[in-house]
Amino acid sequence: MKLYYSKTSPYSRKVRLMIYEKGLQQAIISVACNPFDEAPDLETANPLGKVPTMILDDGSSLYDSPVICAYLDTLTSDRLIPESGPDTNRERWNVLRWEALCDGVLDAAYNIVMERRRDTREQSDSWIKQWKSQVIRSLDHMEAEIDTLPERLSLAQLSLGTTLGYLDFRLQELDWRSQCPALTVWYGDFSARKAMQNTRPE
Ligand SMILES: N[C@@H](CCC(=O)N[C@@H](CS)C(=O)NCC(=O)O)C(=O)O
Repeated sequence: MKLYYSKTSPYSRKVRLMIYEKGLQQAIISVACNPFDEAPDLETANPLGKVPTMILDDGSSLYDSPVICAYLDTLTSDRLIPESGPDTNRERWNVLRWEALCDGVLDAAYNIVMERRRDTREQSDSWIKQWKSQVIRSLDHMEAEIDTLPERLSLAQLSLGTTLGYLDFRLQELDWRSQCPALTVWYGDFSARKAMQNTRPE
């Protein structure tokens, strides 16, 4: 299998965390690329031209990050997304909802970063305000709901670690720690994991 990724892409980081935590490094060739450069191989595999994109051994491809994570999770028995079933459904939807919320924060944060790269005269203050509000509201929600993170490691924690790491990397001025003391403590522990250290954006 082959993974197209970028070191600075948070969605790629979520997938790479999954790969590390499940011990799948040997099964996957990781190819770093910049989706904003000419990337014909990436575009052939994914018409959206986005990372992460994964090519399976039969030549078919998978995107985007939730789909790739769901696929990778089926490859080993230590599930990071609880399987469907009467006893596990509640936890499954909880994990997938955490992933969706974290991805939504990433979408808003990523939009702000991209908007700020445009000529200042073209930037929309009202959009930036809207995206910032989404991030701030969601952080409040995550802070209040932190006790709903599963006890065992799951995709929920990988998603949260990815998102807080991205805010540190690209939106330091947001100073999320002053808003979220419980998340600060949680992230202090989680970011020490080997997988987090090995996937730091740079
Ligand atoms: N929803 C997608 C988002 C992927 C995404 O937006 N990736 C960015 C890099 S962080 C990208 O490839 N952007 C290139 C582009 O938009 O052309 C996922 O979860 O994988």
